[in-house]
Amino acid sequence: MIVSVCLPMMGAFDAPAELEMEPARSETPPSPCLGHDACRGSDAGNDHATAINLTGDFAFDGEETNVYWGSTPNVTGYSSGATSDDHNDVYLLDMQPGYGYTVEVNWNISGASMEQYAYAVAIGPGDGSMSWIAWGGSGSWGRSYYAASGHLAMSSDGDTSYTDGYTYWYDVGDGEPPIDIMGESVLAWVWCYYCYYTGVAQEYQMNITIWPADGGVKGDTTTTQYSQLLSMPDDPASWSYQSDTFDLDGNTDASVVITPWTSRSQTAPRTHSTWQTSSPAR
Ligand SMILES: [Ca+2]
Ligand SMILES: [Ca+2]
Repeated sequence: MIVSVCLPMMGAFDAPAELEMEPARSETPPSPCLGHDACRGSDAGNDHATAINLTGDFAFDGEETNVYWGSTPNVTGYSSGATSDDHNDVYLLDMQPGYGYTVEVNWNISGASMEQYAYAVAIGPGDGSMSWIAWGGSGSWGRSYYAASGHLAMSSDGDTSYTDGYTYWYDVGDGEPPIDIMGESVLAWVWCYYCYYTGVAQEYQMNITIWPADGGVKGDTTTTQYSQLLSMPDDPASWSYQSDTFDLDGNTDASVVITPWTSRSQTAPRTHSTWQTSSPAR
């Protein structure tokens, strides 16, 4: 069977409606700054319930970065409990639909032993299912750790180019980022690993960036819409030649899709200057 279909590709959609309807909110961390953590003057907790909620710092009117400082001054050793409040600073964001986020953590590098292990950073859901930073089953989407530069990051789109550390992905839906947050709450999770070592930083800088996303991927991707202009089915069967015509408005491209009886899809270039050809899925 041979089917020839001519389809124009319509223009890209504008930004999703939900991005245009959100009210403006207060932005940026509190001023004057009340001190660690995140200028709130209180220690961020060690789970979603005791996290510092940073949502009000973001306007959600496009890509936006807020810069924070935090500290873990009371850690005296790993034995004090890796899941303890002293070791962990957790921050929560109630995301809006159509947004993803990136968390960066930086600390001072002075040459002290083990300082490349000073902190680790993780991201995960803020609904209580994330209980710990470190492994599959902990509810974490992933973490990054170990950076001689003192710079780590995790991004919900799965882009590991932001971090200088090693990145591991854990409880991410089908197992791979990007993570489509869909307006749910999320966590930015900072963990002191070796911050307590002699000479190692016990303060960190945290940058949180929110960015418009589509399907978890950064940026508003476009959706191609098809409208059939012309169909030339295999009717009557066993023909050797068919012809037909269609009109274009001068601003629209048309794709030509040919489906041979072998079921393999092929493209068919044409001479019309404004046509585009595409190959449909097999
Ligand atoms: Ca803290
Ligand atoms: Ca804490």
